[in-house]
Amino acid sequence: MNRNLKLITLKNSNGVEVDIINFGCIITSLRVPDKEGDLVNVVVGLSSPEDYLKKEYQSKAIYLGATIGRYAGRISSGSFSIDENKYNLQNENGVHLHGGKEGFDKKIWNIEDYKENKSVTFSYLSKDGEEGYPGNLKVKATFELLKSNSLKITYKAETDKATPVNLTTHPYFNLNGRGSILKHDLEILSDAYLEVDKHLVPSGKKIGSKNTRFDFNEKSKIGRKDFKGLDDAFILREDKLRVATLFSEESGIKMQVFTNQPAMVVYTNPKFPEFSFADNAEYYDFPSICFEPQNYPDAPNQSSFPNSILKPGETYLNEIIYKFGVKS
Ligand code: FUC
Repeated sequence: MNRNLKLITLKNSNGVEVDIINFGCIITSLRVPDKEGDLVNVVVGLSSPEDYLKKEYQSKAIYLGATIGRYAGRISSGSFSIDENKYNLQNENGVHLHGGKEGFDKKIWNIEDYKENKSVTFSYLSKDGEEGYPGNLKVKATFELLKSNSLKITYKAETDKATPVNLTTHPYFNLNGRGSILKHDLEILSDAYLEVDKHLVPSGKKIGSKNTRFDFNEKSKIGRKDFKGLDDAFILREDKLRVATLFSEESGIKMQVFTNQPAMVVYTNPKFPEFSFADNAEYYDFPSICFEPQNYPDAPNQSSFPNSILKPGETYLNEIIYKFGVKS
């Protein structure tokens, strides 16, 4: 194994096991018991940790299981301003995506703290000017495996100059460990989503989702009639911590998503490139679904969106829980 690359495994007494590497804080596998008690890997991963360092994988920009930053999602016009200062970011056709050319998903993080089988904290110092962002940003990402079969992810950050920050995680879930998610049941507690333009940049408008193809307030099959694929920011209700539930009848595995964030990007990739996946898993059309709790995309340029600027003396905090159980 590449000498800088480290793999951390956390395990609990119910047999749940999660593997995370220090490259991009990528969750490479997450094994949870199904209704028969057999372990199923519910996140899509490559067959070995080194595969994430290869060009074949990185050129596809799919951010498999990775931590995204300094700003997850899209920033319009390839720039933003704080006070009178304009900052230019790496961009393609005016759109800055997922922190730039070499975002947090492609950095080797330090292992700051490790509690055997229970938790690991990674840290990364993003220097002033990295990818165009102002300020030295100290970031910590903690992954904790709880007795309740929950994976809790906590992102914290501090800066020495005002800067936009939006961190999240990008696991691709499939509760059968193979195939497609079209027959999974989905519930998202959200009344509105963000309208986007053809570059997937928000227009600034929030659209009510009642009775539209974005309405998953009542649990339904992902592949229901009006499904066209999702790559959208759902606005979360302020009074709710539990924001989504995913369930597969086939494995009996249920996952609940909790967060303190104002929005969640839900992304169903239509296909995967031809990679070699962990356990030789085979995936079909609509192989997986990502739940990425975060602030609104493009918030640095949209004054009606929640504040995304972290100032010196403040601490950024994003808490995400993926909780697993079975139901027959
Ligand atoms: C999601 C999406 C993007 C992108 C990426 C891999 O966050 O919003 O469109 O394709 O993941």
